[in-house]
Amino acid sequence: MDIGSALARPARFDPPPPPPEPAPGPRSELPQPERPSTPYELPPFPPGLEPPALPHTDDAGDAERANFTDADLYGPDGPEPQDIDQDSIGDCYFVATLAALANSPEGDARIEESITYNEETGTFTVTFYEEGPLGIPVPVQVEVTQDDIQDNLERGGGSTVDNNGAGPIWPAVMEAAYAKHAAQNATLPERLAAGVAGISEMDLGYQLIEGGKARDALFDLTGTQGTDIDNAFVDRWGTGFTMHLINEALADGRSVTLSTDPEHDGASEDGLADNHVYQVERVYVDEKTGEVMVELRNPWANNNTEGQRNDDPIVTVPLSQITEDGGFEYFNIGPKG
Ligand SMILES: [Ca+2]
Ligand SMILES: [Ca+2]
Ligand SMILES: [Ca+2]
Repeated sequence: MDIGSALARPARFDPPPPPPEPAPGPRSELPQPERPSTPYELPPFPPGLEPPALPHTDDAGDAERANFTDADLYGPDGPEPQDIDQDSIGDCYFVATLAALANSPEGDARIEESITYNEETGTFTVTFYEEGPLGIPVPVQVEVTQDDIQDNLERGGGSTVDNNGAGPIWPAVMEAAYAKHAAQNATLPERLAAGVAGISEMDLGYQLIEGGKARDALFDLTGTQGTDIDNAFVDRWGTGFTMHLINEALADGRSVTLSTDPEHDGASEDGLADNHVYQVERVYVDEKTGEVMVELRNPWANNNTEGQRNDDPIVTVPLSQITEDGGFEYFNIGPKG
């Protein structure tokens, strides 16, 4: 849905008659707007009669905003990594994992299965996983209202809709559900602190999802923490074998993210944001240098950050540099299918 069209206020009265043709003259040569705006004039009331109540002004905001349905969830190709544009919410570990899932047909199917739209209520139901007894994942469902989606857009959430005024809404639905779920699971001290601070339930939820681990987001989304490939692994088995594993995982339709750390003291800037999570696009050998390169997508949808300055979401770094200089924390590989 295009927000612009959704903003159109529903017609309450019959449209006013079209304006008269402009009188011929010098102004008639000016380009005329397609739909000239004509002020609406109330019809006169017979004397002694009270005019009817005008639309409730408190509802004006509601009437002007978009109402999202399942038709707005995805673009023509289903969930895509480029549907992610993280702005004001510090949950890179979550939105980068969403992007990593959206990077394969198998991951697309997971996302699509985890969101259902309820036509009667206009709400979306999102399924996450919680750790049950013996670590067994238990599905839980979170209801996302139109208010929750609007709130996510106003906060500058992880979809592109708050950036472009349009686009697939699924990342906003998932992120709003994630915040709501976090608020529902808040501990008593967290809840008390929120109460003392006088913040809302959703404020609390968004506060709680700031900062986290990619493997935990993967669990919440799929019921498994997946497999980590950390620095010790790359040290022991080498960049070539690591590349082989990552490429196998991507070919299997598994999600792959890369989490970063700050570089060691004295190491040069590696071009990646510290303590951030990226979606892994591919790992390949640079034919000129023979280096194993990691091509990453930044959930910020740009790389205007440390070391690099570009508006492109893609950034490429040598695997040996980030593992030797400390900037690499781990790859996280998701489940198959
Ligand atoms: Ca996809
Ligand atoms: Ca955004
Ligand atoms: Ca860095």
